[in-house]
Amino acid sequence: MAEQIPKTQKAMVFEENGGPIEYRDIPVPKPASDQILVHVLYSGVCHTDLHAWKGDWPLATKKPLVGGHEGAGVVVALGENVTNFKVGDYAGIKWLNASCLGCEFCLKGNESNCAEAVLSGYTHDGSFQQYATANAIHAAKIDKSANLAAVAPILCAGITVYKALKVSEASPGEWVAITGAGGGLGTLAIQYARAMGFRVVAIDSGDAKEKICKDLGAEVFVDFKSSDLSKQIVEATSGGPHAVIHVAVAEVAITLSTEYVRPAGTIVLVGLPGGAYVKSEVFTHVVKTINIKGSYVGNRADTAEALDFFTRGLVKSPYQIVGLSELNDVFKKMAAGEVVGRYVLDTSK
Ligand code: 8ID
Ligand code: ZN
Repeated sequence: MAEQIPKTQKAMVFEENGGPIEYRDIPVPKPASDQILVHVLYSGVCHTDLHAWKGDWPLATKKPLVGGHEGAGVVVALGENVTNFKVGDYAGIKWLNASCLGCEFCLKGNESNCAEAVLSGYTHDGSFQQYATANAIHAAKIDKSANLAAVAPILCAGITVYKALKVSEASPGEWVAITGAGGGLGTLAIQYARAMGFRVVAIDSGDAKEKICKDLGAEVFVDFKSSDLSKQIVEATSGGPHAVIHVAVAEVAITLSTEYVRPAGTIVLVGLPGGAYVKSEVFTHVVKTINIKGSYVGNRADTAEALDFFTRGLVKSPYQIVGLSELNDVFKKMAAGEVVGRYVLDTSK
């Protein structure tokens, strides 16, 4: 039996960047011909949602906006041209809601670079609501065995760190350093790294984050508030990590990694601190022959692969559930660097 779709629903909405985020009743959207309508049961809260609300980046958000881009739920309606989903399937609302599929970037699998890219929770109302629309070709297919609360963080955090580890070109047995390792992306990055055969140095701060990083498989934890950070990392890895994945929301962490990365190593930029720049001293950069590259979510193949690691039990989301209406409290904790793992919102509360 297909479920009844109500006319209105609960959502967290803001009108202005940095303004109040209100728990409101809003209309349930209708899917366009190429979209599915997903009853979002759970949504992860990504630091990107906090950046979007604050207006940290040089790209304007839609306003008013329903944020959120880690939505896991059930397909309840299909646009007339949709053939790849049926009502009752599990589906994921992810950051890349849609792209043109015909440009040079889409054709080569760089869909996130499409000039027409539509972004959930940024330029398109996202998953901080009970019913959300997504382009059917881009929406994630979630296995029916999945716990929807647990799979939600994979839809942005998981896909993103899996892709970043791929582009780091680290080889099995090599060291990968992860900054921001105790947060949402970081805790998944440790697990994907282990599953891909890498050795992990986790960089973050405090006892709670040290514990979770080690429990998830990091061999070494370095507190970013301690002194001689570079020296500690170089010693622990006998010459520096072969790759560094930056998910910390901190410019200083990026600059520092140009010191400790191993010669011929790769630094992957993922975290997006507002107004930040990469500073790398040119002589050292050349003589150490280091690579610095950006990595931006993942394409449809990365999505399917990242979800497959989850379905096979190789990565688990360290999450805690609160109600959708409690988003403001989650943002406060996140801004203070107090979130260990990921918060997931139950959209029924
Ligand atoms: O596609 C992308 N590139 C993409 C996708 C998804 C998210 C990028 N992001 C970006 C987000 O917009 C955000 O800027 O990745 C960043 C991290 O997102 P998150 O994991 O959702 O944030 P979090 O849970 O708040 O974790 C951040 C961690 O960084 C640590 C904090 O303690 C926290 O655990 N951290 C900070 I702030 N400064 C640090 C430092 N100097 C640090 N860790 C190490 N060194
Ligand atoms: Zn995200």
